[in-house]
Amino acid sequence: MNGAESLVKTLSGAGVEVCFANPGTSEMHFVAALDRVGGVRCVLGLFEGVATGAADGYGRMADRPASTLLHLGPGLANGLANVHNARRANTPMVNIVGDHATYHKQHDAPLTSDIEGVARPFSDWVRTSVDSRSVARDGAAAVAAAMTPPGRVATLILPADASWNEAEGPAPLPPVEGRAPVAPEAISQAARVLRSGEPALLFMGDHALREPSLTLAGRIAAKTGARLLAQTLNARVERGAGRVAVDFLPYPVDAALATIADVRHLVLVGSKVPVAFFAYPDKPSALSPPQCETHTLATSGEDIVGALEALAEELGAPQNAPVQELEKHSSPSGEAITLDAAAAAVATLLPEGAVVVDEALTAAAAFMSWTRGAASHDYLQVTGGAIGIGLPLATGAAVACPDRRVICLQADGSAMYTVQALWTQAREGLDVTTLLLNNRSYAILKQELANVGPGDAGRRALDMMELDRPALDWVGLARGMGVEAERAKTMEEFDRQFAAGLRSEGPYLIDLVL
Ligand SMILES: Cc1ncc(C[n+]2csc(CCOP(=O)(O)OP(=O)(O)O)c2C)c(N)n1
Repeated sequence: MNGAESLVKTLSGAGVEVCFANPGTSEMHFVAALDRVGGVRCVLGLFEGVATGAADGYGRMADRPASTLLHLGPGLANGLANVHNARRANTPMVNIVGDHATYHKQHDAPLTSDIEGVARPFSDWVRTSVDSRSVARDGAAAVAAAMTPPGRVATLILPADASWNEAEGPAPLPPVEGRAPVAPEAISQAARVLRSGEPALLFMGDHALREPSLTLAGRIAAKTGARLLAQTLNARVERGAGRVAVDFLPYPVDAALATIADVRHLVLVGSKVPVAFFAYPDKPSALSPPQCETHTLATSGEDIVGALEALAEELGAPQNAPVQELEKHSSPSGEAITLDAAAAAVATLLPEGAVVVDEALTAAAAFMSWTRGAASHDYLQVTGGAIGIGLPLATGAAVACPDRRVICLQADGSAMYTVQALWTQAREGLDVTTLLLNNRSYAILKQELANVGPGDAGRRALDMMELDRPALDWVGLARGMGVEAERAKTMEEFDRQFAAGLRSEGPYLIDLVL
């Protein structure tokens, strides 16, 4: 057995079932090992940002890591924006990055770079295997690091000779620490402020937005009158009919400030203190109001459910919390396409258990609002603000959840970053319905131009935000990659196409011209 084979066996033994890959020469032994050893499904992405974004989608839905396979420093660099999003999502993820053979490095061949230096700012754990006999142990350590709560990015660099030289065999997964219980004082402090009668907010992130936590939070809110609010961008929110509803902190600074202006006690549950996405002249960076005290009930890596259970008990919260009712809207007839009409149609047709990926940007608010009362679903957002993740994220989520329908709410500009993910969806026959929100512009940047306020923008500045010269042919792009696609010109057409997309086997794209 060579080093690469020992690594694949180790990954598979540790529960890593999928590798999202874009390999090169230095990874040929790993690719051969995937074939020879078995146990790890290999999914090809035609750009590294597809592989890393898909690994993020997979990890968010499976709650265990996928691996990626990337080609030296440049391959890793191509994938880093979505590694960044994964890290901000606390997604468990193992990146395997091939490198030159150890003895070849001194020659400074063209693909040589400081891979550890490239990996480190975007990884929680980085290691280079020194030889073939350490590869299995390093691989097991990488998986353990990735699975350490709340979920981490581990990057293992694999020199080619560590892959092809003789190894001893696979290594077992070392013990992985569980979520640490929160200190009893954190619970009693939260109970004290929630009993005080002063305006309190449970600010929720990470696993606090999964159903068990939301139910507990809903019970606590029913007892104390505390409000529930989710962070602006979250890895995965379990929402819709039958679940405790939670609003999101708005993205625009003024709206965010207004949302929490009255809060006296901010109780963090798997979240961080809210801050503005960017600095703007004359606006604050920190969003908590001046009179507000912050209390940490549980950090993202701690036992959030356990903390909420203890808090609910201490407060004597009722056994049931009010949940969201199912809302249906009448089918559109004859109207022109509007965002609200499209979002209402999506909400009405959304199948139970759908996974909704939201890279809708300026269209997101409408979809979030209309899908609040849709059938229960999971909602995945762009956690790190690096666009170009929607199509890959949907791809990885569909690989993780073959029995669930994935709906990708995809803004056009962001879609172009990693459009190749459509090809992977077609190749793997993934049930992803993409709603391509075609406004032919970087619309949010026009808003930001006004917000940041450099004065009146001229034609050349605005031209940096227009995507209509030439217009992108989305139906052509999708079909060219093997994905069935239609353009919706009326709401009736859209309704029919979306229903067809949900029924189709394999991916389907609707070009929704806004
Ligand atoms: C990796 C990365 N590059 C650039 C940006 C800056 N950026 C933010 S939004 C945006 C344009 C988004 O346009 P589109 O996806 O069409 O959505 P719309 O604003 O039109 O709704 C850009 C370029 C970013 N957030 N991330």
